[in-house]
Amino acid sequence: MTQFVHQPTFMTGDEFSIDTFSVLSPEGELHEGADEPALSRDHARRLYQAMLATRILDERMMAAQRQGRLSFYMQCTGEEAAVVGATAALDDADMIMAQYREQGALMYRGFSIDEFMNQLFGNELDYGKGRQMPIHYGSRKLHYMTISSPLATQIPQATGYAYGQKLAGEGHCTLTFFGEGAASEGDFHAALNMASVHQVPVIFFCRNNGYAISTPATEQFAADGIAPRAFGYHMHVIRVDGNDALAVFEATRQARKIAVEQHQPVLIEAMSYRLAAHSSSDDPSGYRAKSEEEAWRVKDPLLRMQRWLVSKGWWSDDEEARQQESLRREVLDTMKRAEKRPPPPLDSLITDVYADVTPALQRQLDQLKRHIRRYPDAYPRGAQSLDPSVSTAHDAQGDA
Ligand SMILES: Cc1ncc(C[n+]2csc(CCOP(=O)(O)OP(=O)(O)O)c2C)c(N)n1
Repeated sequence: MTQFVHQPTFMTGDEFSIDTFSVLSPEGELHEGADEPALSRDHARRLYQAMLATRILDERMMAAQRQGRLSFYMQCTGEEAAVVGATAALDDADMIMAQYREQGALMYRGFSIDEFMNQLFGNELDYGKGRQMPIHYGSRKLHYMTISSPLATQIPQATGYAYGQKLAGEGHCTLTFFGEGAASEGDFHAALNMASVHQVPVIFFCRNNGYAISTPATEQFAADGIAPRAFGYHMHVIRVDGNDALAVFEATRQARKIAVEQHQPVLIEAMSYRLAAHSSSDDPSGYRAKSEEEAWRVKDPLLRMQRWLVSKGWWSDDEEARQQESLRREVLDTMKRAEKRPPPPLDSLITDVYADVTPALQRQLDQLKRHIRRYPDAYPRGAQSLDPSVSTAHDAQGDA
């Protein structure tokens, strides 16, 4: 309720400061005054193992990209605690709508290394039928919506999906991941406003990793990060140390309760750092100092969680070494299999849009087949799957 005052007073938001919730120190010790989250041994190990597997998958696939085996890759490196910690606090049947750097969420839910590889190589087993660039994963079974490249589109979609979950009344919510750069899109604001007005069980999880490609957060917004924006929508908000898996887990666990039990949206801002390049096409040495990266490397989220687990007697150096070794081998072996598999059948280029393929699309496909038949050396193995019944008579008419 507003009060009337009789002198003009302007406010900037500096009147409020938003604290950062943190449980573990970089040494993996509980901060004084912090409670240990209710996380069983098995749950904590599942969380850490997904973080570790994500780190190793990323290292290997980036190397594969550099060897020319893969066209493109994006790493989650440095943000594993934020992504996996949040996912571990959800019910496995809650929906996740991610941006593109959240492979750790899929890893936690049990997406197999085979499934990762089939998408990365766009082979015949890729659920997306080779129609997308690498890293655009999706899994209906694991309640993980397929990634879209246009930034922030997943945020209002998450509001809509969560509204449906509220109507269905089955006690589920949607968590949507996005970067602080994506939060500059209008879609972010539309999504938060709709969620707040319609009281929707959605968790908006912002990974504030300091950069949107080469644009530092300081050039992206003037306010104190993303968290204060929640006030404009009268929304619950918490800022959390994104390199602290336990803090992220606990913040998201409580956010989920608010979302599911009170049908209220929540904004979480996880403060972290993108330790790797934006993507395999980027070179961060052009826009940030090595010393800055080094300062964050000391706060590595994997080391922190690993130290805590070891201190509880739930993990050991020996186990760490064995897991790393076996994961590396699994990634390499699986990659060799996936890259040898043929691409999806050529005909799948024109399916899944219309119930019945239109004559125009069919003609285009026939032309394409004739063209490939004429220049087989210019195309990958797909040429072998051509339908022999398609005539090459039109080649002479120049429609190739
Ligand atoms: C609508 C739209 N604009 C621009 C881009 C190009 N783009 C891809 S990633 C990116 C930076 C996003 O940064 P942020 O949201 O902070 O996520 P991060 O990559 O740091 O995880 C940009 C500008 C895009 N994909 N879509």
